[in-house]
Amino acid sequence: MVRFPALADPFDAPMRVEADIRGVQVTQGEIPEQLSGTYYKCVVDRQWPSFIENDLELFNSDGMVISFRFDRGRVDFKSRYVRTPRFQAEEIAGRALFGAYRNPYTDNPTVEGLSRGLANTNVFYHGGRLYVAKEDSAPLILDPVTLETLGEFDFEGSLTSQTSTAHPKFDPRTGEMVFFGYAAKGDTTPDIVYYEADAAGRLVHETWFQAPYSSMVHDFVVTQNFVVFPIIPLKSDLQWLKNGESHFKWDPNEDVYLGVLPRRGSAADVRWYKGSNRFASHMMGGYDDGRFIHIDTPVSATNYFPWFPDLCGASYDPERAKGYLSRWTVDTHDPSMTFTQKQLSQLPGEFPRMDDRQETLPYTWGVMGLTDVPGRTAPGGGFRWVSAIELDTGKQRIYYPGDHATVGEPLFVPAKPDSPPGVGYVFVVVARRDRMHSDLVILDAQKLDEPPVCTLSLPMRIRMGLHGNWVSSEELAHRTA
Ligand code: V55
Ligand code: FE
Repeated sequence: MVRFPALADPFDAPMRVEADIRGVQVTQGEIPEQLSGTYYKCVVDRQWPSFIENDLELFNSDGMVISFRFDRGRVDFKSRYVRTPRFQAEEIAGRALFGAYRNPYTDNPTVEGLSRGLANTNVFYHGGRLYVAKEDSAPLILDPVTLETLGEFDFEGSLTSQTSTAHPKFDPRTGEMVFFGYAAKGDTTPDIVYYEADAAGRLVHETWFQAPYSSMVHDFVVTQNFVVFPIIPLKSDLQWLKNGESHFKWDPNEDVYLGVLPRRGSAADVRWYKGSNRFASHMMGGYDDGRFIHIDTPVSATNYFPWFPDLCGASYDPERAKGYLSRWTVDTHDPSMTFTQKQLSQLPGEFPRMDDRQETLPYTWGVMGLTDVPGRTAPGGGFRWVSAIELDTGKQRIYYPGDHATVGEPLFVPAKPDSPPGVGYVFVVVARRDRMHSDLVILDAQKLDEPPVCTLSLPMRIRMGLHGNWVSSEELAHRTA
């Protein structure tokens, strides 16, 4: 029998719908005619009720990819589950077989040895392939038009890691994809492997090294000359999994390390720059001038995720968990082996993005979701605003979608593939929680505080989700068969 637990907000209930909408309704403004390409985004949507009490909804649900295809002023919507090996096994069984978040010891014994990957975190395009990934396993590839799952992808036999990040970086000068796996030799191992793939998606570089301790390495930074691995003390330990405890626990007494190596460097080149205890997850961007490396990321005083416990028993502190966009600077010539931190924003938030065409390069514009704006109240919790920031002046412009609405990760979309940096739009999926449906809102990236360029209104909810990307029709024309 299929029965899901009741939720505080019915908006967050599983949908379990795969949809096709031809010509999404426009309820405000006009779709920019010249926009030609597809916005892909990952959402989570549990297919079968969990047998784990208080299961992690956002982190441990099946991945679904949604897409908005833009062509000459028309937008078509499509959503499909990712047919992971896990999804397929549970589909045959008609019930959940996999247990707690990243804990194989809680699984039904019939699925032992099967990939636990959920493909629920990010969808991105490189070398003619559309990838969908979660950091616990190899990525899968999808047909970019039908969203049909083509299968797990091991880089034609070259992927030596058991895992692969959901946050690869793309070097716009060379077309390379730079990525990594952590817990690369299996759950809770301290092993990290750093890869570079050429513009066609062939692995051309591989470096193995060990982190100072085992932890969640959710995102990283790639610049023209360096690769930086932030090691944050959201720790993991195999014994916790065997005990049926949380995969990750926060250590309030552990330091942060930034592992720096030159692009295509070897394990002997890794340098660890140390800082005091703090939390960060997503990197907005980073660049270097040959000596100094600048990294922008929301930083909080302590663990951001309420569902991962504190190793010392402290209860979750929502005030200290708030993240403020900050700049870390590493001086690669400094023998003290530390780094500095400068706060860039007074407004707490997460989901930082930049104009990805500047990834690895100097940049001055970013966008993120906000949970609070001092002096402004908004009913309900969650991400309620979107803010665009000019990093050289600190000036911010804020979009408020209205009451009873929450926003997903904002995404910069260039007006045209060759528009100057920051010239274009911000796409954001808005959950209209009082009306049980979602909108795709298109904002002018330079004028976030002005009325939207366009609102596309879906007749249904879009489940909460993580990351997405824009792929131009020009890039899609070069997809691998
Ligand atoms: C995140 C999301 C995940 C995960 C680990 O920070 C980290 C976001 C959707 O799954 O497994
Ligand atoms: Fe992420």
